[in-house]
Amino acid sequence: MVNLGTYESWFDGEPIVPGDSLEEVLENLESYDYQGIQIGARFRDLGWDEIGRIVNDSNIRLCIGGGGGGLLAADADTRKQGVEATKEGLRLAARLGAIGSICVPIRRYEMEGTASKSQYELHEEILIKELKEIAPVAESEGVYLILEPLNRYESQFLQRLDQAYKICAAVGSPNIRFMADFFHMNIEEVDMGQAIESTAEYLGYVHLADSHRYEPGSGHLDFRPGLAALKRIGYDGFMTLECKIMAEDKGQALTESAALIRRLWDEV
Ligand code: LER
Ligand code: MN
Repeated sequence: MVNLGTYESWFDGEPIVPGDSLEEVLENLESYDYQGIQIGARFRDLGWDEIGRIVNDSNIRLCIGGGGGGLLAADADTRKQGVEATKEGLRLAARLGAIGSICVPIRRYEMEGTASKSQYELHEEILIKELKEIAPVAESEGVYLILEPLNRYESQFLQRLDQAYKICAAVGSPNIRFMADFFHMNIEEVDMGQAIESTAEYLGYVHLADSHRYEPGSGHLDFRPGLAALKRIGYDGFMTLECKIMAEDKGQALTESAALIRRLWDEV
């Protein structure tokens, strides 16, 4: 069973899934053969509780909810607030019936200058300590905190799966995981399949996009090695499209991308 999700809109609010209301978007998603949704900027004003109510009233699963931030801020008080906000985000994710929250520990624009090795190690050390404190909340709420490695243009810290795996292994909680985002992996990994297979234990979520971050099938990324690895490790979680739509007819493009991913999954 392949569980597919998609963002409903981009980070700037540009619609991805056709529909004037969240209800309509959910109905459309079901007809395009998707089972999950991630909320972008377009419907955020509804507030998480209303979003949760509407999504849980449909046949579509809300994949991700909540979120924290500031875990690697320069200032200790901000980091402490970040830990509390992350715990609160996980409680919210649980209340909404989501898989968990995504955590990008620090983004490129939040860091000054070039990351030195010692700074990387310091960040690793701080993050492991914070995640050990957050882990019991994720465990008791039954949700994942999902670390996300980003490509070099967005992050000087976590960029590859093995870096996130190292942190998860040091924390040692089944609820502190990381995600494989095919867009970032296509830039950073030597071998996408090998990256997934060697870190399988803590893989908790997947983002899909083609080479140029438009819908799968519209670019030149070979999805097969990554999908084959996911299949081999028995991954049965969501694979969520995080991409804009290049085609004129967004509904048709989403339908075709879902069909492509399912076909490739069967073939590999
Ligand atoms: C950003 O590039 C990304 O992949 C998101 O999932 C995290 O905000
Ligand atoms: Mn992503």
